[in-house]
Amino acid sequence: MLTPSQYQNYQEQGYLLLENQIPGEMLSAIHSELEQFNVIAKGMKQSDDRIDLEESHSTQAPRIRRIKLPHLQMSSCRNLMRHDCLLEPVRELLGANLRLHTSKLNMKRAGYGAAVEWHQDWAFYPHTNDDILAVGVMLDDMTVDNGPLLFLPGSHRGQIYNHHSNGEFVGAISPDEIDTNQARVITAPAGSISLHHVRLVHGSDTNRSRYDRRLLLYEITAADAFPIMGAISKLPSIEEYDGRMLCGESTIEPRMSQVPIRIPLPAPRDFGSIYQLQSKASRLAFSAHEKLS
Ligand SMILES: O=C(O)CCC(=O)C(=O)O
Repeated sequence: MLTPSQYQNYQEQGYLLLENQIPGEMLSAIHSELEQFNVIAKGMKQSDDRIDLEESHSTQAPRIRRIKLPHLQMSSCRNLMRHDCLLEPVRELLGANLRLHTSKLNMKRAGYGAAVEWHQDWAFYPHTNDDILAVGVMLDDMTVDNGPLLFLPGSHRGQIYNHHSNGEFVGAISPDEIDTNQARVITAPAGSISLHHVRLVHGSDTNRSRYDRRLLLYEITAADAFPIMGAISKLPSIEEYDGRMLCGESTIEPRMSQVPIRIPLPAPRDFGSIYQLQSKASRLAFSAHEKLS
């Protein structure tokens, strides 16, 4: 159960941090299942639909930036996304009927793990209402040094920023547009979760520390939030859509609310991952990804 002040904090600040929320055995199961990906990455020359590789990756020095859709690739992530330790706080914030929008596991390895430029998730996937949030599961301790999440409190109540550069959607806000000095640095031990509103401005710097910072993200919508068609979100069939229900009842009656929207089009043709997309932005907040010399 969230306390009234936690609930109010989420409404006002647009995020919440719940420490030590994930049972130790569930965290260990994810850690063990992750090991196979290092072996897979050794045989990869370029990113594919399972794994996004760092720019500095090579088969001699495999470097994974992101595991794509971990709930489809790892039973441990599938189990966690339906567990009460994860869903209960989301139900309190978004209601009883929940659908998975997507999942990802950002590896952010010690020494080089890539930055994520400032953005609002809503800019990527506008819906008919904004009862949508991301749950971040900390797989390692998240500290001030290892590229922690940075949240701009209260920004979920404001405008939808321009995420375009040179006439294309690049999924990044120019740092000139926002006051990054107001950002809160999110730190917590492994097994903690953050919940952030879909319109909250956030980002994170490169991991230059000696410690990994792996973060599993589940993006979850109220079941009656439907993607605005024509944007990046797909609704391939009602069967696939309903297959992503996490709890409660589905519906075919979208709830419409008065929300600001920008359509993320035109999208660059080679939209591979957020990292590739954001590298096309004309102004970056965080320094370029480290490259092997
Ligand atoms: O991994 C991070 O620090 C940020 C993740 C994020 O915002 C994203 O992948 O959309």
